[in-house]
Amino acid sequence: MRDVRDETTELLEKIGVPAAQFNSGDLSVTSPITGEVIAEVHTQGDVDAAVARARDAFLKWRSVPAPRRGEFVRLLGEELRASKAELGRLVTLEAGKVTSEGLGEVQEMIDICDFAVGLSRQLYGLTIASERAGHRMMESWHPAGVVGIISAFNFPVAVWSWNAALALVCGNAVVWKPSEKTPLTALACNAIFERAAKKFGDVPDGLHAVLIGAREIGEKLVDHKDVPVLSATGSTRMGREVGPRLAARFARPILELGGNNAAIVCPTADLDLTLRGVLFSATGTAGQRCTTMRRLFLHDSLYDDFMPKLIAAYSSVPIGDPREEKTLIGPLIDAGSFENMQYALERARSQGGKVHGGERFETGASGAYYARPALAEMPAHEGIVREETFAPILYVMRYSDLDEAIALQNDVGAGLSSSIFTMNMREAEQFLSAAGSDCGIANVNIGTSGAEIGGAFGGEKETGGGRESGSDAWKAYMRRATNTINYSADLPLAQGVTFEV
Ligand code: UN1
Repeated sequence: MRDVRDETTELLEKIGVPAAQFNSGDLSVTSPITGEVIAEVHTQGDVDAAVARARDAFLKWRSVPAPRRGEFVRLLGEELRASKAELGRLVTLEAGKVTSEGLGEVQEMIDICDFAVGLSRQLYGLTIASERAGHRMMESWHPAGVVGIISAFNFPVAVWSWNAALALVCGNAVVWKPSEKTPLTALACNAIFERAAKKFGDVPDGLHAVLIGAREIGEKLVDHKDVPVLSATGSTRMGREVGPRLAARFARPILELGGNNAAIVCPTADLDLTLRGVLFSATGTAGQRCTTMRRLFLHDSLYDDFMPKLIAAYSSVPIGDPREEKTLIGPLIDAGSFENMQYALERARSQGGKVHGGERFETGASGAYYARPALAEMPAHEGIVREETFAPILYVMRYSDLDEAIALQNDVGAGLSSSIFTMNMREAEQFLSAAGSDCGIANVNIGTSGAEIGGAFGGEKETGGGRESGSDAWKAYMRRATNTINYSADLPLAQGVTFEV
């Protein structure tokens, strides 16, 4: 395998990131593959300056016709297509994702750009019947202003693109604070953005900014009076701080926080398909997706048949260097993540859980943390099972009654994603009904993770309530104006009110 730093340098150069942005600076970037330092970047603390420039850019951009803004996002999508291999590989080097997931993440960016281009010729408002003669009512959608984005290490580029592509076609400017664990992929996105801007010609200066640095930068963005919409992806703990601060200044939050996603496997389930669905969702991305499956409710009638198969599948899933084509599970992001995983497993054991796997997987790189994915057979749905640990741990429990399983699946703080595996139409429909799963995402016969961009992505309760990506998520990046137009010569008042002098 090539030296990680050399390859990182080469990729950044190929993508067009100026060397000065990554070969000197106060923040060292490490690769979770080996734990080695692969670059040094500059932290930039001037949030005010970036927001002021973005605000000026917004004032121009908002008057560019939306389909023309869409043309810019189309060019951005083209540039992403051209750089897919390099950016995907950089995601692998910086975030540790396996090759196909690194590429998949860039594909997700391309997909959202395509979606946003189509949207740029829509952004529909309604016309509404007026109660008054000679009057017309309609609603218009206008850009909101500067959109702040705070993203996490685990989807270092796709989450930016969901927000940025929509925000830009909607006429907004963007200021982005990526995770300080993954600044290189952010610099790469910025270089790709700038290339698209050059091709487009007249993108106003400052329309997009990347601010690298620690928490204070995020806090300034959250508190900035000129940032009316802020999208934040991260832990529920982070959301608990961000949410009230945004509320205090009446800014609109788009919160994408934790998940404690569960699947219920019913007696009629197709068990081969279920096994594959569970394995991908529970162990893929080393358990570091917000949609990762973390709890599994197996019906009594199939528990003893399914569990050994799951244990066997867990022990054969290839772990290791994510650059190797055959690897399915790469490293955890860092030592802290591995420690959290061990702590959770200890708690599971102390609650009477029977743990399979979960130990460190040695690759020879002392600064890297690879773990075998863990299955924890739990006697009860309590304690650690009800918490999110951002690592590959799947808590498995028995159930006998579907109502009870649905109640347990809902009995956690988070409300992001959920699945049912069944061939029984009544069970599937019950799960999807108002009395079923309380999550923002509820699936049948597929796992909890790996959503397409066409649907609205996000969840309820402690997941924060935000929706990003497809469906009508674009509305969060715009402000709605209700317009009443009088084309008569009279001035009738609504509700029959009279006001004559
Ligand atoms: C996340 O983990 O923050 O549905 C996002 C999925 C991906 C997105 C995950 N499309 O698993």
